[in-house]
Amino acid sequence: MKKNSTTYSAAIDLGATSGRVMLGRWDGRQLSLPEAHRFPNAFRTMGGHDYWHLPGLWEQIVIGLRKAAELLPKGARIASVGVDTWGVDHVLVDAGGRPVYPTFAYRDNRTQAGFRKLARDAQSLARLYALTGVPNVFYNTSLQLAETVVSHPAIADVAERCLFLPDYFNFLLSGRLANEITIASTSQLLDVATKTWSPAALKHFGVPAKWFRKPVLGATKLGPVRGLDFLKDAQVIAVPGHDTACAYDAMPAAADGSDLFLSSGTWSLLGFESDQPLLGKEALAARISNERLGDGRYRPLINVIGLWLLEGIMKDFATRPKDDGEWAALIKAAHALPEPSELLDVTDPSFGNPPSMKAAIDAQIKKRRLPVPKDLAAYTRLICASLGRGHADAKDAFERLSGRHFKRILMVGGGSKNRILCQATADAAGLPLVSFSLEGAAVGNTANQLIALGVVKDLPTFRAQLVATLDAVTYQPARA
Ligand code: LFR
Repeated sequence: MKKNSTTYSAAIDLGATSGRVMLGRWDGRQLSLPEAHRFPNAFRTMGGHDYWHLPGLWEQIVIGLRKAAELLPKGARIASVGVDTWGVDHVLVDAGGRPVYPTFAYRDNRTQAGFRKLARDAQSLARLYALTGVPNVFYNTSLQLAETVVSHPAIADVAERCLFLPDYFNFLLSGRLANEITIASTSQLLDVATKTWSPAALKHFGVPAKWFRKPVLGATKLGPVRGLDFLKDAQVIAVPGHDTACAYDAMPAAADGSDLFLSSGTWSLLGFESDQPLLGKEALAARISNERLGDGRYRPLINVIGLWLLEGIMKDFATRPKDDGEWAALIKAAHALPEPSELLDVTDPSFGNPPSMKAAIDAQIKKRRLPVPKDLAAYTRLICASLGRGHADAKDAFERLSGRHFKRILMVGGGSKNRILCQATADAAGLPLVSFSLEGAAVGNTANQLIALGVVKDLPTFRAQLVATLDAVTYQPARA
């Protein structure tokens, strides 16, 4: 490839509430990333269970790729495609890659019994944490697969492989059945000490070891796209398949490791990059999940419930905002309110997937004999302030357990536009927060494609070049 030529790539970034396909254009120094296609996503509830609609997602991916190709200048071609998605969800397939079991959505309640049973078993909790570095979370792939195997034992014969969602779309694009490491690390089945599966964790959950292959690292070429003639010769690249890993790769972090990362969307994902995992009793109590970077190193992470609280409560209000103007008005009204004197406990498990978020929040407040907020603006203020506290608690736990001192919080994602949330986080953490308007996951996805193609040397080089081109807003803490 010529050094100064422009490289085009397509980043497919699927979120639980929306998906997008972006056309990456890299001229050797700058990245532009026009959006080719955006579409809503939601799990579908059927017979009391929640499922993803895989054919619908694939259809939107193909529409998006076609639109991305249409954005190309005459004579140009797309060199590569890469897929990232939310974590933990997966497709059980036969040897030919055909799905043999429905793909449940991670918020489905089928794991609740297993989750509670494990939560009561301190010995297994500690053992599994030592094995995998991942705490007991209701959506873990481990709990999902354990439930599948117990409910349908014959699945062990019918299914040959377990592909996480990015792995599955990579298969549809390339014909290769491969597992990728970042998405594998969300499962609670990967061995925290190596880069492959934990036989003991698989055994604990009754999951057949044959379902998995040693994961490839992020930024691995899988082969040419097949079946889509407008993408002839494009390479499918297994980028870090977990959207959070991609979002972190996009952060223009200081090279000395002094930045804490916050990817803020439906979930608030706080963490940092590290050569070692954080393990032990205290790390488990702080719910630190030792997920992986594309190169196999660690990304200790605390998952705070995030803007799911706000998204959830909107459904309970007819006055919810319908466009950007109404959103701005809501944030302004919330901003004008006094700081709440009491905050929500955002770790309350009843916020996971309640029928009504307002009822779940009110129940917690009433239990504590406090007055419930009077309108949507007051709930918004309370939620943002409580999330700010949750972010600061996560920062404290990381500092305590790693011995590091963070100097800044770097924030990307939808929440980085919410100034009450940004300020509440800076104030509670006592650190400046730098918010970037950046499609984090899609940028990280593209960066990894460019690295795999050999047109960008490595991630530090990409980050150093990216930072010069970014718009950033810094929120100083009220009290440092
Ligand atoms: C964000 C995310 C989180 C993960 C959650 C469930 O999209 O990937 O990192 O914990 O979804 O998979």
